[in-house]
Amino acid sequence: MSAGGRDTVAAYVGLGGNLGDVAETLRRAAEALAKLPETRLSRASRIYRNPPLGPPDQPDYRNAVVKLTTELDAEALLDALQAIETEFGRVREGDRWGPRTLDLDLLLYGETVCATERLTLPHPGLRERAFVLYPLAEIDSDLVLPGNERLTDLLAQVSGEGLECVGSLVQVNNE
Ligand code: ROI
Repeated sequence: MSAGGRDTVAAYVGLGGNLGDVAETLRRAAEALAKLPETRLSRASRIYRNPPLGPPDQPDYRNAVVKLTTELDAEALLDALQAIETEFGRVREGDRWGPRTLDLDLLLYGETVCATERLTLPHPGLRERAFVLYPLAEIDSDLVLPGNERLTDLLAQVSGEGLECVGSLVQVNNE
């Protein structure tokens, strides 16, 4: 519970894109996430360059993951993610497997397991996508998914080949 009396939930969001200055877009998107109401950005992975999953005739992707702690419910958070995608130029009608400026995927929302028309939790691609699992492990190596699945066990089943760290998502100030 937070001071306001509402539940605070840990939510993990995957960021990705492969059009334009993607690293810059991901950094600005992370800033936008940090500014959401009733939400705090509590951890951020580095940015990983990696080849496209799906049609290979498109640029490499940059992917990262952030952990938010939020009082927004899952639907409200999803609305907010889609609003940020739109703000950064994403056109949702485009090719489902094609290039994009910014993709924000709600990967996990607390312990929630659901499958509605709008939202499937945990995110359906989470278990087998190295570009999600590696950055997730970087920010929360002990993570256990709903259903008691350990992140470390999932990681052991994917190859990190082709994933290359290309920078940080948030400004680090070590002073
Ligand atoms: N491939 C990679 N590497 N990263 C993504 O974020 C990504 N997103 C997508 C598809 C087209 C499935 N491929 C991807 O939506």
